[in-house]
Amino acid sequence: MQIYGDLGSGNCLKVKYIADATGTPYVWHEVLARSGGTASPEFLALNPAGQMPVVVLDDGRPLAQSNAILRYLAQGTRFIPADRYDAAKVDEWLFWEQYSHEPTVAVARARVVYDKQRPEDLDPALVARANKALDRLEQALTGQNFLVGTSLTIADIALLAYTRQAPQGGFDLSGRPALLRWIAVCEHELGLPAFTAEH
Ligand SMILES: N[C@@H](CCC(=O)N[C@@H](CS)C(=O)NCC(=O)O)C(=O)O
Repeated sequence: MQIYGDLGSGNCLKVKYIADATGTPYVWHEVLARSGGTASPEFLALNPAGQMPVVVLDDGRPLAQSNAILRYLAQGTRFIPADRYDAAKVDEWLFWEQYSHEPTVAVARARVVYDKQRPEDLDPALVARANKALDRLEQALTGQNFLVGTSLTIADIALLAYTRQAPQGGFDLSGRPALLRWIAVCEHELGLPAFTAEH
């Protein structure tokens, strides 16, 4: 499999995490969006939406949308629960991530990391929505190690990527102990080094 992505992007890192966790062999192609990498004719042929990540399967078929790729790669593995309701609860988190978490936490972080805004200059409404999303996670993870059931699923992988990068956007996770514990547990499960805001 070929993966086209940016190792600084949580959406792309999700795909790396599940490919590594499932032992899926891949070649990583680093794409530089800010240098027009997602606007080239070759890239648009893979994903007309002009967004990464994109994977190209061994038979040549492309697949975009990070969470669709997660579902594809995790199918039939322990990262999607066998129980139908639990599997749907995983999907619940994937849809929530794309509508309420990524557009707030990741966007705020992108404005700081890439656009060089100071966290204190970010739109307060954006920051408030991001904090609400992080609080929702803190609430969900209080008293449990994983978002769904008792083992790591693609719900955790989808939410982990941008949550562990949140301090780069100026978000203080220290008042969210369940979130910090969950990040550490997921990092351990996925064999990732502990994340620091400086990464
Ligand atoms: N919903 C999409 C979002 C993908 C997305 O926004 N990708 C960004 C990088 S994180 C991108 O490709 N930006 C370049 C562009 O939009 O031109 C997904 O989950 O894959």
